[in-house]
Amino acid sequence: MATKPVAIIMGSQSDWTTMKHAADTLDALKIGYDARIVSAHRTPKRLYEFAHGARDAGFKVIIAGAGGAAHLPGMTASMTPLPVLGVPVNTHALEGKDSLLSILQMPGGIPVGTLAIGKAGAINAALLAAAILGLSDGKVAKRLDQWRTQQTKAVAKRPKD
Ligand code: RP5
Repeated sequence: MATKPVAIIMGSQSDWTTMKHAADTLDALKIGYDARIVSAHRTPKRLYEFAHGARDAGFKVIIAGAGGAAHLPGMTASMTPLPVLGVPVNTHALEGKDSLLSILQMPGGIPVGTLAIGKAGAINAALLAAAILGLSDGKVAKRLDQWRTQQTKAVAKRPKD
């Protein structure tokens, strides 16, 4: 497998506080990634070149986070056969509901796997990427199993004050 099988792309520097949770989760699973700012609106040429070259660059899964009129995941998916996992970033005006619906409501034919708004979505995008990679990489699958076992063990039986 490529040393960096996952691309984490985001529309803006301001998305990084959310998307860092995906990066941290991939770190915990020892899965390589490349994190980049690629804006569908402000850097369309960068988006075109990234999306068209992503498969040849060795990426296997793309995690794309964006907020507001969040075209990035869908536009990326339109230009690559790789699986694209979309993370709706929380917004001030509409609390991420705008991002969620923009990413979620893809017309039939170009899918984006849409996750929850914000931190939970970023973490789950990384876990889903690991599950996809784990289908053809037993070591990744084993690390994901261990991660889930640890998570289960960390849940207390009773709440504390
Ligand atoms: C989107 O616009 C980005 O994904 C970001 O969530 C949002 C706001 O961007 P900034 O104005 O903070 O750069 O394209």
